[in-house]
Order: sequence, then structure tokens, then C-alpha cells
Amino acid sequence: MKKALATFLCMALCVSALSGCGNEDSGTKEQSSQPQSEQGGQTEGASDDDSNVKPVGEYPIVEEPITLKIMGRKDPGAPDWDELELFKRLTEITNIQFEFEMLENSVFSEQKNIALVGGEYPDMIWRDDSAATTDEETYGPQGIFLELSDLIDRYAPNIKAMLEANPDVKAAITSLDGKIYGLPYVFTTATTQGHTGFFDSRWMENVGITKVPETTDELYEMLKAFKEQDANGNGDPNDEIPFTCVGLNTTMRDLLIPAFTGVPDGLSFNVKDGEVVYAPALPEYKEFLLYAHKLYEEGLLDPEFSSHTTQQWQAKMKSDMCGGYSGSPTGLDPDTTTTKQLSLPPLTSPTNSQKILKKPLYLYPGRAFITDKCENPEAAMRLLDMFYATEENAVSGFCGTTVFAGWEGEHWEYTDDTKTAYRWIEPVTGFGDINKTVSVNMELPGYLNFPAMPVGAPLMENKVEQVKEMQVPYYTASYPANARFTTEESERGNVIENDLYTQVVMMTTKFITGEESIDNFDAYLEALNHIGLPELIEIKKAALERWNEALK
Ligand SMILES: [Ca+2]
Repeated sequence: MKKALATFLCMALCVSALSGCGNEDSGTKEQSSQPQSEQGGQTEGASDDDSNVKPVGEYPIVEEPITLKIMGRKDPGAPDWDELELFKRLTEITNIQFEFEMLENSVFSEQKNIALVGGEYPDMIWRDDSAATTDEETYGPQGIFLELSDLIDRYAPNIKAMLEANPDVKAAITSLDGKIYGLPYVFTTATTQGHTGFFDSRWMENVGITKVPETTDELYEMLKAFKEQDANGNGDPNDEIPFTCVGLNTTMRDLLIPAFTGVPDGLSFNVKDGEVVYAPALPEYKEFLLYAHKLYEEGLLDPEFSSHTTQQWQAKMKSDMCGGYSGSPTGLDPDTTTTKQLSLPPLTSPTNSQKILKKPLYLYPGRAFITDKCENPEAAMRLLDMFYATEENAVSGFCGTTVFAGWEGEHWEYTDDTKTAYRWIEPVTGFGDINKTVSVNMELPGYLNFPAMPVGAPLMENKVEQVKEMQVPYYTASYPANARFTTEESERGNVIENDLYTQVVMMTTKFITGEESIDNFDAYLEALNHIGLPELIEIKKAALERWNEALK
């Protein structure tokens, strides 16, 4: 069925594209467009619904200018969107004019709800806030937000390609009823790259180690050498902190626990062989605790790992006292850091032979809705599709990257053909300038895949290169962070999940420091069950089934 429909649509588009071309050649553009827009029911136009809209791929999007009314959330102090180059130029390219109702963060949520409940809302709502999925689940099934799948199929080849290439994005924006009501902002840039743990190559050389650790035992040996020798080379063999971190997040959660459990999120839910599992309740978690306790006992782990503040930790890092650290090299002092910072790869251990790392998905759902007030949903969808264009599919230089950084060659440029680095073009000196006059740098609807690094930032360059080599190849999906829960499921589930997390963090810290004996591991597991782990796993299973359905 789907195939037949697609073939039909393709034929319809091809036919209209051909006839459109013929019209242009005859030089009677105005004449040919008028009958079409008056007799919208005829099948010659771009669509059956609105013949003012040109076929996909042809610009301007509409023959006769139209106006789209958009309610949008803007950042405090940011200009109204009608002052931005972005929308002025989009009007030139598309023939679509904009009428914005701008609301700052502080009032957006309240005003949006008043508008939606009171029925006084515009054609579209852009850049929804943290309530986006709730809004989708509420106003989608009511018909206030249009269901978008069909419009995407017919008018949005960029969005369609993006969803086909990224089924997890499709699943993330699919509502509980299986439909899509909102479009996301999906982004990957050099600066959003994760980081599990780094150390200074000079330290490794100073203690005579020639190979980056790949197992938990090899990491232990390196940290031990950091402790016993003058790893920072200042003449004092006793002032080194072999490894430092703040609490259990980052390196513990993303690297050390997975090294033992074999699932990528060390402090949360994962899917192992199709089953939902909670990493801190796996038998292998005990092996992690024993290992981390050993590091603590032998002075290889910063004794203040659970008590110091981020500021105190940063000061230690910058003072060349720390070997391994659970942060990005970009947090180091760029003036004094001249040696290469190396990333730990995912580790294997006696209980796990798989190198795995949690795959990040940078996505804000609900960054654009088309409402039932919109008389031109086809044009609105074609417009939105432009925001999801890759650089290859840019229209008059406009694509997802343009929204992020402005026009290539005008506001910024690649430093060479490898496209690995970019620099700003005067008078633009950074994203602050872009946000003042050109665009809304983040969170508009769109797709951004921009791995280039800003020039003149060697630590950033160092990080991106290391992440690409040592981390990206091992990306593995954990339990989907964007899975959807019913109101009932999330009310109950959130309570249990928060209680579990609090318990796990407290007990894990005690096991590591020795305040709690590892002999009590079974009692710890019992306590997790008592809090409601089995019930939460059932809730997570139900949501995972819906997620897997939406992936298809
Ligand atoms: Ca020293």
C-alpha cells in the first residue's frame, strides 16, 4: 500500500514538475499560476490541496506571497525574529512572510498554554520549551497540532531522509498514539561531543608507560605508576592525584561501571539482549565496586571525589596535580597545557569483553508545531524542511548549518577543503554576534551535523580528534532517553526512579570508600527491590515496546 502511494505521489510530482517547467519556458508565469490557485481542486498543481505551493525542489515555495503567523520562544534580551537576517532572507527565497508573536522564556509557558486552551493560537508554534512532549501528547490527539507524517512524506524530503537515516530520532518524536505532531532540533557539533576520561600524555611518558590502557587492569597499573613515581615531573614523587572526578557521573558512570557490566549507562537502565536491565542491580556491578574500592584504598582515586565542588576540582586539574580526570581537556588552562591529552577508550574487564560507550543523542523535541489554524500546512512543511537540509542540499546557501552559524562565506568559512575547522568572518567574532543579527543559534527546528572545530582552540581540537578516534567507534545504545511514558507510568515511575538513584549513589559511594562493607551487596540489592525496581522495570518494558514499534 505504502509503496503504491509513494509511486503515485512521485508520478504526480514528476508530472507537475514537468508542466511547471513548460510554463516557465512559455514566459507566462503569472498567467499559468493564476488559474491553478483559483481552481485548487485541479490536479495539475504541486498538490491536490494547495496549488499555490510549488512542487518540492522549486522556489519560491509559494507563487503568491502568504503570511505565516508563528508564536516563538526567544531568549532573554534577544532580538525579535523579524529583525534577523535569517527570516528576511527566507522570505526572499520562499515568498513566505512572517508575523511573529515573540515570548521570552519567563512568560512563554504560561502564554502558550493560555493561547492553546483559549483557542487563540497562530499557524505555528516554534521553539517550545521543556513541556514539548507533554504538549504533543495533549494537543496532538485533540487535533490542535496537525499530524505531520503525511506532510513530511509529501513535502519534506530532507526531514524524511533524516528520519530514515536516524530511526531513533523518529522514535523520539513519535507520540504515544504512534503519530508525529512536532518536529525536533537534532544537533551534533564539535563542542557537544562527549568525554569519558582524559589524561596527559606527558604523565604516561614520565612513568614509562607506552600504551594507552584498554582494560581495567591496565588502567590500574597506570594509576599506580602515577602514584608511585613523579608523574608530573616537578621533583616531588608524592604530590600526584592519580585519578580525580566529581561524584559518580562521567567517568564512573560512562566508563568504569560499563567496563564491568557490559551495558553503556552505568547508573541507569539499559537494554541487554532485548531485556530491560538496571546496571546498578547487575551482579557485575559488585565487581565494579570492588575495583573502585581498591582504587580508593590505595590512594589512586581522589579521596575528595565525592565531597569536593566542581570549582575545587577544576582548580586541582589546572594545577597539574591530577593524572586521569573525568572532564574535557577544554577545561584545562590553554596557556600552560602544551602536551597532548589522551582519551581513555572504553575498557574491558574480567567480567566484560565488549568495549562499549553510551551513544549520545542530542535532540530537543517539539521545536515546531503546525496548528489546525494554518491554512497553508503544505507551504509550512516545505519551509520547515529547509531547516533540515544538509550543506549539500542547501537552498541559496540556507541549510541546518546556516541556522547555527550564519551564511558560509559571509559570516564564517571553512579553513580548507577538509572542512574540519572554521573561522568567523569579520565583523562576526562568535555566536553572540550571530544571535544578535543573523539567527537563533540553538533550538530552532532543524538538523545540524557540524563536526568542524573553531580555529585557534588547540584543546578543543585535541578533544575532538581523541573522541573521534577513541570513543565514537564504540557507541552503543542504552535505554532510550526519549522513550515516552503515559501520565500514569511517569507519575509512578519518576518517584521510583528518583528514589532508586538516590539510594544507588549513596550506597555506591559508601561501598567505594569502605564505609559500607561489600558483604552487604545482597542487602543493597534487596533494598532496590523494596524501593520498586521490579515495578519500574515493567514500566520501562512497556515504553520500550512502544519505542521499538516507532523505530519501524
Ligand atoms: Ca610530582
